[in-house]
Amino acid sequence: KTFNVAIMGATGAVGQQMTEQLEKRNFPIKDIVFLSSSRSAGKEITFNGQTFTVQEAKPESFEGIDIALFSAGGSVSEKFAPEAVKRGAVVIDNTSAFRMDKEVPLVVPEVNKSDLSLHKGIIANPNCSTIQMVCALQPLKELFGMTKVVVSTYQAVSGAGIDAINELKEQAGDFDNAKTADAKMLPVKSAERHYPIAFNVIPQIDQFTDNGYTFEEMKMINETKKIMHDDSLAVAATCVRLPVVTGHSESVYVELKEAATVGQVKQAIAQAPGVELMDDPSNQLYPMPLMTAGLDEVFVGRIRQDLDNPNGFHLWVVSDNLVKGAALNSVQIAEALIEENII
Ligand code: 11C
Repeated sequence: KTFNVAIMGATGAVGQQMTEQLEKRNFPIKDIVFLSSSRSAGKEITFNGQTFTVQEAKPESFEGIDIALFSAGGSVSEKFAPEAVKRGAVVIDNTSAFRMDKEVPLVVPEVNKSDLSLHKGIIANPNCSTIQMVCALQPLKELFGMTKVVVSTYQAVSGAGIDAINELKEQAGDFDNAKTADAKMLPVKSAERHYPIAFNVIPQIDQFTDNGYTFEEMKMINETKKIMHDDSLAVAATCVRLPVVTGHSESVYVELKEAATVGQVKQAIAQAPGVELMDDPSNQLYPMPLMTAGLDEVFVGRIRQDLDNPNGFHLWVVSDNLVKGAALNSVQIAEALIEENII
């Protein structure tokens, strides 16, 4: 069986990666349509050797579509996802618009694939920094139980889109004027103040919420509990932007319910689906974003037992935020819908 697919936000950093993933994974496509705002309409995209013109999205664009992959910002999803569903499509939405909606499954196939059967037309793809973390946490939670997670992130600029990547590239050539470099994109395009990212570290991703945490931090906290079906899991996050083009890194501290050894934790990580253990300090082997860019897996290294709490472990988790963190996870959701016959 083959399917009619639409990509909404086709010209963005994630949209481009969605196209690549569908091609690379030989997704069963009958027909495909590339959609965007009026600003990007008219651009050309090559898919499976054929050239397609990007069309401006209209509600009617979703007529006859089976699967619509959305990644064009929350307000676009709010406007168009219901229109697509009304016309019979299943929407896999990579924005935060519906993630915490009780009616909408929030899915990482390696963790909670069974939630897909509850969908009512929209399935949400989690935030990139959440996806890679829950992939690493799930095998430990399954085997040993888990009470607490404390994460600090080291996030790449590609999470903020193509314009942020271009801004880093422009700033990076001029160390002498790093402090006064022209900055318009980060930490948040719509914010009052902007700071250079080249030669810098910015402890703000997205806007601040009323409790002092940023929206990115609250996404990691709330989405982790929802995906792992555990409101009692204590989660704290500090999200930080670095001058890395692609690949988010995370320092994750977990407290397990049951005692475990480093060897058992390593074995659990090594056997987990979609996760690769990369942990050999004697050979200086640990994951880094430059090495893992473009790859599908979530890489885990630097696994250590806490020196004060025997049930506490420290992990270093790295993954390509545009691949597993966004496009690949969305395409895997679509594949799972087909496999489980729920489309
Ligand atoms: C970043 N994690 O790195 C963000 C991008 O809710 O899907 C993804 C935002 C989201 O800036």
